[in-house]
Amino acid sequence: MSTRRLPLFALVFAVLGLAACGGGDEPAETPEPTPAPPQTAEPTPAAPTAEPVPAYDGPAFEITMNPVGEQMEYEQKEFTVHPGQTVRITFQNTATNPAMHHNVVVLQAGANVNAIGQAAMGAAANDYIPQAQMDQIIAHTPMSAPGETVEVEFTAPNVGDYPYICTYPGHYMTMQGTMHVVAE
Ligand SMILES: [Cu+2]
Repeated sequence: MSTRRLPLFALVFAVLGLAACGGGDEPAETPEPTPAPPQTAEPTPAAPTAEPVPAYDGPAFEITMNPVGEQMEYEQKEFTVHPGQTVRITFQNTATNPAMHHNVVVLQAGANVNAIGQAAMGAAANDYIPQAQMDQIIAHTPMSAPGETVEVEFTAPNVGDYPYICTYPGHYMTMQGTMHVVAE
């Protein structure tokens, strides 16, 4: 009896083993088949801007930013504004290396920085702004070549921490900062 079951058991085991080997490239974090594409799937932000932004009657906040030398890094890694305040970012690309193109892209709180940074690599035709992720982008400057100055103006959203990144290919990993929005 057991001598007849053993081969069958072994066969099932072998098939399972083969199946496991077949998907060896991917980590086994998705046991169920998930046909939905991972990056263009509908984003599910925690509704950070659901509440209306209150009016702000103070002066605009202005900041001039620049890269650290020839590095993929902002000199200004954070700044603080108030909800409803006008924010004007001037980015001076003080780099001289012709490869050091930069921009400043302000993202929603909790935005998927990696997904946006990676999607941007395929968005050369759109100045490295990924259209599929526009709902996670609050504002952005144009891309700047070394020696150029670019700027953007927008209204600060509600209280929260909002990342900003450079979307030139590969830069987002180190070229990041945080816009803090705090109550008055
Ligand atoms: Cu950059």
